[in-house]
Amino acid sequence: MLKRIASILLLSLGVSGAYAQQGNYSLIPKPTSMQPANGRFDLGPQTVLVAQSDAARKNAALFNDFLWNRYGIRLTVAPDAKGRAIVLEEQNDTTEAYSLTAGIDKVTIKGGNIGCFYGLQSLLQLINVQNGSLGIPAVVIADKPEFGYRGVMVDVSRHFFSLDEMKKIVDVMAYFKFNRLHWHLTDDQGWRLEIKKYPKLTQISAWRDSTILGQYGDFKPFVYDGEKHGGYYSQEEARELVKYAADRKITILPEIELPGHSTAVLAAYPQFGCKDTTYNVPGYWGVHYAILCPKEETFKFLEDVLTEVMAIFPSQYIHIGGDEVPKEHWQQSKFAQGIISKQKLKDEHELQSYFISRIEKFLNKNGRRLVGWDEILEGGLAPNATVMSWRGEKGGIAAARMGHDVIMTPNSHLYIDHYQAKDKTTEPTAIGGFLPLERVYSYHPRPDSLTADQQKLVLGVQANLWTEYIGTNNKLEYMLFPRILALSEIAWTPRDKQNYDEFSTRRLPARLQELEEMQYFFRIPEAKVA
Ligand code: TNX
Repeated sequence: MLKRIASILLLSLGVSGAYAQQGNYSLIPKPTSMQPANGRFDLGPQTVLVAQSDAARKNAALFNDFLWNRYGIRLTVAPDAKGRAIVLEEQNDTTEAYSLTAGIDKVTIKGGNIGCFYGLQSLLQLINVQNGSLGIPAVVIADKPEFGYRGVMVDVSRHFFSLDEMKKIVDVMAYFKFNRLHWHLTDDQGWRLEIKKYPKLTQISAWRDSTILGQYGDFKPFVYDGEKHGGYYSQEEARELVKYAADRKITILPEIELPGHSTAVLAAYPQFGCKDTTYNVPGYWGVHYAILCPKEETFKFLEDVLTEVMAIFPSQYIHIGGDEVPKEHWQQSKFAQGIISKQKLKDEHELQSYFISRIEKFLNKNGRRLVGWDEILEGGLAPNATVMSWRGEKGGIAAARMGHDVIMTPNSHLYIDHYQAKDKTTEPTAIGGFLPLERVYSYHPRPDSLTADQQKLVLGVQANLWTEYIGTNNKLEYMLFPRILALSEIAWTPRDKQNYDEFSTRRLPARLQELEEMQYFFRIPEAKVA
């Protein structure tokens, strides 16, 4: 079956098997500068990998794990070498830059610890097989990323994904030089993180009942599977993923949604809502009316939760959601109206801002920074907040003009829950929209309408994978690949070095063949019609 996919892939791209097999210089993301040279460094179990510090040895061990899984060999790691060797020259440098020089007798990778890690990922991508033997084509690379924030968001609330699957995603993210995994851990349809002080979050909020439909508003169920779906990560498991990702130079940003997308919380703790009612974890999607009420006990709950979250996740950023808050709910609540007048606020928008600003103060006091979806601009942006611009670039542009940091994640270009073909009947069900590979690749994260200084506030880019219609690992991977390979290039490679035709016809085939061999599921892109 896998073989069959490979040949379809190669045929559809019009590429000969030999070319894809060689995979010469087919790096994704494309390095800032790369000069191919003549000759080849032979790679085998006798090759020595020189690493002198503990940190360098950790990078070397991960490199060896990859080699072992993919090619069945491991190199000898040693503090020095007499003969042919790959030498890691780790320098005192905290940036992500590296250089890689491969000649016939020696490969040298120079950079800080993170840079050397990326140099090793490039080296893995350079490996080719000729007449059954492994080698690295001679080359000189000098490389550094265009953006400091290169992220992928995975929604594990709408459907739960195992820790193993998350690790598999982290592996491939690191391989394509991503450095942020935004973990969407809570939403209306499920709470996915153990919180010791509030055990009902995992006893009740983590399990949705698909038979509960349309109870809180005028919604049509998007999916009805008639089953109780759910799951959660223990704190120990979450810590395990944090470490696994950190070893691969990826920071995990946890997201705890507030004050909207909170039905699952209210199903367990209805006292944090504004209505005297009960709630159920719903099995249908959309914007839900059940939102958190700005009561002191709600803030106490959120601070308790965030305290446990901060103890698990060392990330500077904590994501607090903030999107799609149906404020009619507060309009109808005497309690919320009371807070509006007591705090001398103008309306519900300002109440949302008050809510978010209080949370921001708490996070800042604890040495963390708040990031939220662009709706947090409504009613006034919290003083130090960073904005994730999802409803196009508008919110990001407005925030940058106000001097705030921004992460671009526009639904026009980076919503990889959208369809990959124009003819939707040829594709598995998605939420809507049409987002082909080329459109992802065409995105430039620095809007022309910003000044050069404002453009510097754009920290980077992220693709979002919402999982309303994604219930299996295969489908999760199918939606990620190959689109996040295009994302990796717009996040890493300078704009003047980007070229879609060259990316998709010259380099992508080798990487897709490799993804297949590493047992990832992906969509085969259409052949380019000349
Ligand atoms: C909007 S993007 C949402 C999500 C949905 C997504 C579906 C954002 C901040 N909120 O709750 O899953 O659309 O594309």
